[in-house]
Amino acid sequence: MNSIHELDNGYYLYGSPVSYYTVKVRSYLRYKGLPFNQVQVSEKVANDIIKPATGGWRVVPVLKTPQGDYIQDSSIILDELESVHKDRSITPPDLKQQVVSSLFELLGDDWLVYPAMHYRWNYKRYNLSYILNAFGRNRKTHWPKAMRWLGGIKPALKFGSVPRFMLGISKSNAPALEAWTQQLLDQLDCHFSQHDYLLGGRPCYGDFSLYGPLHAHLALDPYPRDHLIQPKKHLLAWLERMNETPENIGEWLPGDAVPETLVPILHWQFRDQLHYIHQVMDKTTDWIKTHPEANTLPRFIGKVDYRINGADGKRLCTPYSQWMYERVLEPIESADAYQPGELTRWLNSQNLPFKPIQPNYPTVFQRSRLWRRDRL
Ligand SMILES: N[C@@H](CCC(=O)N[C@@H](CS)C(=O)NCC(=O)O)C(=O)O
Repeated sequence: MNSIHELDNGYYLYGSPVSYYTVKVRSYLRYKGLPFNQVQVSEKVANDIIKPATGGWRVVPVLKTPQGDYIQDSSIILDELESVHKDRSITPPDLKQQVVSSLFELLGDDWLVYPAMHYRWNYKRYNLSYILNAFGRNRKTHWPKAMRWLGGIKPALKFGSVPRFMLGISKSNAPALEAWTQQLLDQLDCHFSQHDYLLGGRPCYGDFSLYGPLHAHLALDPYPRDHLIQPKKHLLAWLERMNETPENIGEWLPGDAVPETLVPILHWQFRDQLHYIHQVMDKTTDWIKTHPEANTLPRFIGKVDYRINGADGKRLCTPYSQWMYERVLEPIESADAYQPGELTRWLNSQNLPFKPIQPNYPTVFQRSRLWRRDRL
C-alpha cells in the first residue's frame, strides 16, 4: 500500500488488507479496472481523514473520489461507483438473479461475520502473531519494523471481544457454527466447480460480499486458511479470479436462471439469517415507537436471540441489518409486473420460504448513520 505522501489523482481506498469490507471494495475496483491508491489506516489517517469524513467513527473502508468526496460503507461505495461506471455491471438484468445477488450480499456482509470472527479470534494459538503483525503494521507505521506488532495489541483487544460480546459465540454454539461453515464452504466449492461466479460468467454484488470474509479472514488467517480454505481448489480458484481484473468477462446465466448449487445455501440462510433479521425488524420498530423524536437509529439496540445451525445465541441487535435486508426487497418493489410472480413460483418450486416482509419503518444508510426514511 502507498504511504499518504505518494498519492496521485484517482480513487483512494482507505482501509486494511485484513479488513473484510476493505477487500470487498478492493476486489470490486480491480474487477472494474478502476485505478486506485490504497492507503493503510494509521492513527494519523484515522484522525485526519476517516473521522472527519464519518462524523467521528473510526471505520474502514472509506473511499475518496477524484472529485474529493468521501464515501463510507462498502455497499454504498459499490452503488455509487456503479452509477458512474456502467461497464461491467454487477447487477444482473432480471429479478430472480437480482434477488439472489442481494441475498448473497446480505449473507456475506451480515452473517459471515460469525465464521470470520470466530476463526480469527477463537484460534489465537494459531493466529495471534499473524494478527498482531497485521494490525500493528497499519497503526504504528512510524515505529521500527520489529516493534510494530505491539501496535496490534489495542485493536486485538477491541476486536477480539467481538465474537463473544457482540455476536454471542460461545462454547455451546461454536460446534454448530463450525459445522455450518464447513458445509457452506463445501457447497461453495461444489458451486465453483461448475460456475466461475455465483450467477455465471461474471460477478454480482453477492460475489464481492462473499469475497470479503472468505479472503480477508478465512483465506488469510492461518488456522482457517490451512484447515478450511486450502483443501478447496474450486473455491481457491474463485478467490483468485476475484482478486484480478479479468481481460474478458462472460455472461450471466441465460433466462434469469439460478444455479441449483446455490439453493442449499439459501435454505440455511432463510432458516437462520432471515429469522434473525425479522427479530431485528421487530426490535427496531419497538425502539422507534419509544423514541419518536429520533431521526437516526443507534448502532446497537439491546440484544436479540438467534439460532445458527440449531444452536442458540444472543447477540447485539444491529438495526443496520434491517437496512441490508431492505436492499433485498428493493428489486422486488421496482420489478416489472410479471417478474415477482415468477420469483414466487421459483421460490415455491425450491421450497424456499421467503416472504418479502416490509419493515414498519424503512431506513436509509447515509452519511455514516442509519436514518428513518420518513425523516430524510
Ligand atoms: N457496513 C460497513 C462495515 C464496516 C466495518 O465494520 N468495518 C470494520 C473493519 S472490517 C471496522 O472498521 N470496524 C470498526 C467499528 O466497527 O467500529 C461496510 O460495509 O463498510
